[in-house]
Amino acid sequence: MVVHDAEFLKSCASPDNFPATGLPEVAFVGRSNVGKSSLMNLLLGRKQLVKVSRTPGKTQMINFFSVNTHCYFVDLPGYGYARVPRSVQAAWKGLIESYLAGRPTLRGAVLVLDPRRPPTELDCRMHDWLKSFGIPIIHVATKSDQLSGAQRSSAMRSITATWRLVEEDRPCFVSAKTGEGKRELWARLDRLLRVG
Ligand SMILES: Nc1nc2c(ncn2[C@@H]2O[C@H](COP(=O)(O)OP(=O)(O)OP(=O)(O)O)[C@@H](O)[C@H]2O)c(=O)[nH]1
Ligand SMILES: [Mg+2]
Repeated sequence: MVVHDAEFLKSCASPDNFPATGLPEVAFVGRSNVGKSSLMNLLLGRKQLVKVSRTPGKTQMINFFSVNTHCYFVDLPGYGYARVPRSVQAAWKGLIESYLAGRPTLRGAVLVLDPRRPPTELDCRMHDWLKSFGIPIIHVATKSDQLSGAQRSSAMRSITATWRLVEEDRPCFVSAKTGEGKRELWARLDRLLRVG
């Protein structure tokens, strides 16, 4: 997709506020600070549409962005930030669960992974969660500009083995800094947004 228009629609802290758009959407999920928001900015060709921060755990709400008035990108709050209080973690779980369970227009999720370490237990839980809702997953290994060749091969092996991914579902290596992987990821997103 060539993005000619991308706009912030709204931030939601509770399911009653989720917009009734009727258009297909893709959610971006992953550990806190892994690079979800930066990845979305890369795909949308905008520097600061989605807020990027050095402090993990900044995005606590679900943020909706319209793309070409044709589909929506949804930025979900990151998981696994240790300093978030239990009450906030519980609210996070409730909010995400209502979203994943009650969104018929959700065509798939981009699971953003840190390729410098093997998938964490929380990544695996998120993966199982998405699967249990029948949501197709695109695996993205982000910050690829920071990887050596050996680290890249090792990340490819560990992500592929963790979820026994078949050839066409192998992780897409992307860098928000250099733009690597942007075309490949868009090609996968286009396929996801078209089906159904
Ligand atoms: N080198 C490099 N740094 C990146 C890349 N993507 C993100 N970052 C940096 O990683 C940090 C976190 O990026 P965000 O995009 O805010 O991460 P997030 O997953 O949205 O974080 P939360 O909203 O807190 O869950 C920022 O300092 C970014 O500049 C990348 O591809 N390469
Ligand atoms: Mg973010």
